[in-house]
Amino acid sequence: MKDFTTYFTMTEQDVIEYVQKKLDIFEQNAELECREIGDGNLNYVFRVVDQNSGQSVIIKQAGPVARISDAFKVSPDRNRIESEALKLQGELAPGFVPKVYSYDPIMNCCVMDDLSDHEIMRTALLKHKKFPLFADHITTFLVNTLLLTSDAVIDHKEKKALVQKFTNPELCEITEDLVYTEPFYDCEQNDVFPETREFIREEIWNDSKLALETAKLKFDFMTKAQSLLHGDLHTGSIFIKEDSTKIIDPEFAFYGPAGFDIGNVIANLFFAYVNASFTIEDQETKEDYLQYIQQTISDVIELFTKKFLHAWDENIKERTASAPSFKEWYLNSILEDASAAAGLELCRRIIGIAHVKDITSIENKESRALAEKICLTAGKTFILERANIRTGDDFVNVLLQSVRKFIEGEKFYDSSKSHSIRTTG
Ligand code: SR1
Ligand code: MG
Repeated sequence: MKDFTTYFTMTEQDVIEYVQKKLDIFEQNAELECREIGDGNLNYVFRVVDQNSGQSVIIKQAGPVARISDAFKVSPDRNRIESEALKLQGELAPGFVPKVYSYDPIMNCCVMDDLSDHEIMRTALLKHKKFPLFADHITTFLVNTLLLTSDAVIDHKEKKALVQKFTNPELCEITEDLVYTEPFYDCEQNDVFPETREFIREEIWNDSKLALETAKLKFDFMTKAQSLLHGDLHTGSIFIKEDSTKIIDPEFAFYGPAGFDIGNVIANLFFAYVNASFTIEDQETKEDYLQYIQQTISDVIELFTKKFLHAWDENIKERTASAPSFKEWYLNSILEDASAAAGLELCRRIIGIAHVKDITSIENKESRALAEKICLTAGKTFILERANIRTGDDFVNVLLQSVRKFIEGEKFYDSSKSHSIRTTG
């Protein structure tokens, strides 16, 4: 039997032995079964179930390279970052993250709640499911984790200790490359859909203003240690069911611009919207679903704003932060960064190496190319116009205007009009 005193990447059988030898979670007579269920880009996720009692846990192990490609050599220390971030987020936003039972710095794995009664949000949205509590849940998580880890609230030495603890150079480098750099030039590692390439060249790679603005944003990302971010808050990092939302996978956590997490949530709702525009056939069902996603985007911004302002009044400790209008200035800068981050995510998931199923699953080539152009147009607007995008309506308008540029009429629903607009082409 292995003794797990030296790191190696585990198989399903190894994980059963690991549980028997290292953990005190299951009964002595447990009949353990293990299956690797991970489908992310980086790690191995094992579900271990006791066939006698039905009790189960998740064991997540970080390998020495990313699953998506051996080219990404990433320190397994990301598993420590993830475990520590989940613990802190669990304290700041109780009920919104899985409970972590243990972290093993040798095997680079952690043991946590099995959330199999939830569903990955991206998958659920692609089945056109609705989650009316999502905007409320995610904004509580965002406000609590972002504001309560900032200099406005916590002691500055404590904050700097957290910055140290969550210094995450390798995962940050992935984001710096994949989100802020590669999508904005003709990089070999990009994975461009041939039907969209010409549009990308003209609208993205040949736009010097966009190059300047994305450069500024990259430097903000690298230097603005404002809040402890989740760092990769897309709909594949969210487990959901009707009455519960759990945010998982914070291995990219580090101190960065607070708007980054908000923008990622918005962009990924946008992907679900675009997918629904092209895949739901029944017009009434489509209008209803698009209206739901639009409303959710708007609610995320509006609820974030409302809860942030309230939490600010309740929690700030930093003396200078109570200067008149400082709170509004601070919130505005977060919303501006959220707009930028939404734009970056919309561009990088189309152009870069890591795509989203919302778009790649659109089978018809022409529709996929249109879907991609809509995302890129919105992405560019969110980046270039970020100084003017503040309200829920502003975010939704970018979406509607980008859709309107490429499709009109019965293919989509424009709730800013009182009825579905008709095609002209
Ligand atoms: C090499 S990792 C590629 C992407 O997967 C993660 O989920 C992050 O989004 C990262 O950018
Ligand atoms: Mg992930």
